[in-house]
Amino acid sequence: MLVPLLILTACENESSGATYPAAALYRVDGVGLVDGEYDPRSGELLVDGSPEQGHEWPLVIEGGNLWVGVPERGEVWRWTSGSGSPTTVATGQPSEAFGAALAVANEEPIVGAPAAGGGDDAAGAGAVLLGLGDVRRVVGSRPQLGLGSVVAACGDLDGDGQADAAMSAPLTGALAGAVYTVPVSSPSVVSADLTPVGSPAARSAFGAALACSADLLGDSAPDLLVGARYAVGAGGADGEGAVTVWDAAARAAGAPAATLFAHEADDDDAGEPGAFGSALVTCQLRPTGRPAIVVGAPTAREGAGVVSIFFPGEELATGNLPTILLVGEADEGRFGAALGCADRDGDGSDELFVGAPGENAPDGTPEAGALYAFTGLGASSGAFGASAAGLRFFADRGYLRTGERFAVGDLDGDALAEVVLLVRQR
Ligand SMILES: [Ca+2]
Ligand SMILES: [Ca+2]
Ligand SMILES: [Ca+2]
Repeated sequence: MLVPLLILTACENESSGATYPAAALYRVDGVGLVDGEYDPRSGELLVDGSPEQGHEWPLVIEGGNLWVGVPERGEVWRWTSGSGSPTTVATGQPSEAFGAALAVANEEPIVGAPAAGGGDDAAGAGAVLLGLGDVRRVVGSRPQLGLGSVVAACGDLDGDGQADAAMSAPLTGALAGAVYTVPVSSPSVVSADLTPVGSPAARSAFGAALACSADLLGDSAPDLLVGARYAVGAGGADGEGAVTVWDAAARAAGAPAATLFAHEADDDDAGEPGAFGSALVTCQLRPTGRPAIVVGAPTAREGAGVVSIFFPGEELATGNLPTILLVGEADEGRFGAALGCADRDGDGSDELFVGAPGENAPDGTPEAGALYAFTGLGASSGAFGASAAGLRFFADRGYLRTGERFAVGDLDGDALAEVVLLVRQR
């Protein structure tokens, strides 16, 4: 296949000063969901990034398009299946880290710019851009809030007929973090004029991850999930992390409808806390019923990482235990640092994709990174510690951390999800 060969040739010219890609996006399909290991560069090359475009690209598949944040350039790209090059659809400043976080609602982007200045030159207040043509901004009202570090596209959270966006400002209040929701059609506003979700404790990193889900609580409205990776965990375990679930009533009351914890407190005092809630996604792992809540704890078990899967069933309540626990296989592999799900094979249930960017390649190449795909998890009820069949994508060079950035969703309109994987080239 020509594509990988071209890249390897370009890299050999690195020392001569010739241009070479910093990162590339590969569409990985034609790969069955069977056990195996694959070179990510055996996929179809979609986009090749130049060095000034960097390699910290958040990826979203929505509306049959691939959306790419390029914070090193202060740009957002949209790439349509079958077209040659991506189109730049939104532009900010690299100094704002414009594009460091990205979500898409109804084919309009929600773009985080966490280093943007706010009102009165509030450095690092952060901002979120809403929309394409009629662009509006949600701006941090004080310095060093980092508003827009994480963004999410939600359905209509509050029943007013308008889709909503969620966004976090993780540096608020002694690293307590803050999460806000606004209609995606909101006029420009400063964060001080918004009502935050709940009142997180100091140093909990509330909003480290956000997800919006179809109804989990039985009121027929979508719900907001917030990861707080350093929050107090089960049994008061300090810094273990927690995930809170918020419907409209909970947001109005200022207290979550439910709080989920890792299965067990990390009882190894020498170990680093698991950072449960660093990554968060809801998935239709079973063909019917409420979606599952999938939570990554990438530093659990001495950095091997753990992914917890909760099936809400009839009642979602504080202290519910995960039904399935997937445990990373590699020391310091950071399994669960990134999560995604979509129906890859058309059987009506989502497949779960788990990034392990710290994992070494089978030949020992350090931090090559891996992406795992799991299918049939909905049938593995009660299987603590089960490891479902999976495939792994490995790069053959060190420190590329493949699996840290990927997207899953239908790119080409056949109702089957594709995987788009960012592969760093240096
Ligand atoms: Ca709404
Ligand atoms: Ca499936
Ligand atoms: Ca497809």
